[in-house]
Amino acid sequence: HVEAEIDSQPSCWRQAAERLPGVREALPRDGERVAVFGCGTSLYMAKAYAALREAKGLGVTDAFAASELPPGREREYDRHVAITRSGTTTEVLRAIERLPETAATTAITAVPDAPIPAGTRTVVLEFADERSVVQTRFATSALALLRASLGDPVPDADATRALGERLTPEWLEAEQITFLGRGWTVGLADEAALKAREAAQLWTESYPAMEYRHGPISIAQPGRLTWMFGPAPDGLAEDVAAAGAAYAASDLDPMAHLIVAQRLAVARARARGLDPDRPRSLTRSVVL
Ligand code: F1P
Repeated sequence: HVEAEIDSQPSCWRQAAERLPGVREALPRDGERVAVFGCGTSLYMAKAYAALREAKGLGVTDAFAASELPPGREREYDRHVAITRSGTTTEVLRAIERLPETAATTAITAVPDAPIPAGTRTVVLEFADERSVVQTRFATSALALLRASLGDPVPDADATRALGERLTPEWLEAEQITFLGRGWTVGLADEAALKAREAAQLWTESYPAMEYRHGPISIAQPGRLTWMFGPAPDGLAEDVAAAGAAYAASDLDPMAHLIVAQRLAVARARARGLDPDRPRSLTRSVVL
């Protein structure tokens, strides 16, 4: 299923943005202090959104793993936003239950009848639900909606281009990949790294690009790949080349560039005879 789900992203992102007028009042308003949380892929979308909203000066936006919401600080936020495809992830539901009754709480999910605590405003992106355990289009559609709410148009043409982008032999053969981002693309780098681990059991890492030279670059060597989402810091490509690793960057919108990384994860899984829809030790949602 995952290939079809990846390919449907341009259409899903458009549909997500079309939902905006109907759900705008459930999403953060300018100036609100916002906490956004989730687990796994959903956490990384939360991280991307938080950095983007902060960069646009629209208000304090903190992203948390749902299990790590700092206890006692709930009242520092005007609104909490949970991202959860399944709507059943235990940590997410527990985090929502803990929030003060007065807090505005929104959940973005793919499932209309998810057991999300009463009082939560639910935004359902049912067209983006998935049959694969590995998340691709739900997560990016949630981010497309959140980006649209910040005034960013859906990167339609780039998303379509990303589906045709050639996966090079260097990428297909790399024994290790380090994904890098800056600002909102750090969440995308985390997500790309998770995708390749989940689907292909590949050794991947992810960092803010400026952190890369503070240690992680020491594993760069021939046969390994460093992949940058968004504009690279000066000198990064040269430093990676000097270490002998391959380097990948793109002028695509970074969310579209994530599609290329998803396709690479699936191609790597297929090449190893793995079923990317059924990653090892994972279930559709983690219910404790
Ligand atoms: C969150 C999640 C997924 C992961 C796996 C287990 O699910 O961590 O990101 O790929 O399927 O669950 P959800 O809360 O978004 O449904």
